[in-house]
Amino acid sequence: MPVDPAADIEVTAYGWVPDMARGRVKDCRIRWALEEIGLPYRVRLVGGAGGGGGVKSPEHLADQPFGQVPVYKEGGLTLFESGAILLHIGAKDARLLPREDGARARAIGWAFAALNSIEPFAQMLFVMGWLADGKPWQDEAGDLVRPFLETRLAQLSVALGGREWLDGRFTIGDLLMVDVLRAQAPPALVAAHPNLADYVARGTARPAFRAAHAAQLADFRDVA
Ligand SMILES: N[C@@H](CCC(=O)N[C@@H](CS)C(=O)NCC(=O)O)C(=O)O
Repeated sequence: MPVDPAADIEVTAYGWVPDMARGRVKDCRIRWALEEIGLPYRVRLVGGAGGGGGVKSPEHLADQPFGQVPVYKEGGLTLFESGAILLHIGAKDARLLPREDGARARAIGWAFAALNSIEPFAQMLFVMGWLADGKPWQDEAGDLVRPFLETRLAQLSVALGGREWLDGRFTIGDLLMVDVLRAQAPPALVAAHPNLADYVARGTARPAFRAAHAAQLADFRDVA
């Protein structure tokens, strides 16, 4: 079981987030990668999540300039940004990042696509659904952003086609893409493309994802 208080690798996570964010916080993608290759990690819980970002401790800001999670520590290395952390973990094991130059470059390309071409719109909609909840302009705001995500998802669906994974075999590109789709994109928009819905189901059925997700949920406390 990769969660091990004595492990060399440390992953920073929140001890509390609002209910709607539980299971969706981005340390899950790091835990997932570590679970895939059986690398043990310990968890350091920090506060400061929630509406407006909360109060960040100087220690946490020294590790992560934006006061976010995840932070990854290993030996003398402190790393932030989930994409950079996944590239670092991927370099350890070909099950996450192929060794062959072309396949490796394409996997990195899909990782950037998840973070740069899909996540911004999915996250904007997700955060708006939360922050704009109950505001008279909530629907109009959603209507402005949703078509951008719909277009990207339609294009992604074509790119995936009938394949199991984006470039033939599972990589950090798939790990990130599935995580963005399952945690941030409105389920109905994903469900509009059966191959994307199946792709997300395949990714989240992986034992490593299930273990990572369960471990994140288990770390939440009842109060901030
Ligand atoms: N680009 C960063 C984003 C990290 C991020 O959005 N973290 C969220 C939790 S999922 C967070 O800490 N939010 C609180 C805040 O921004 O103050 C990454 O991929 O690591």
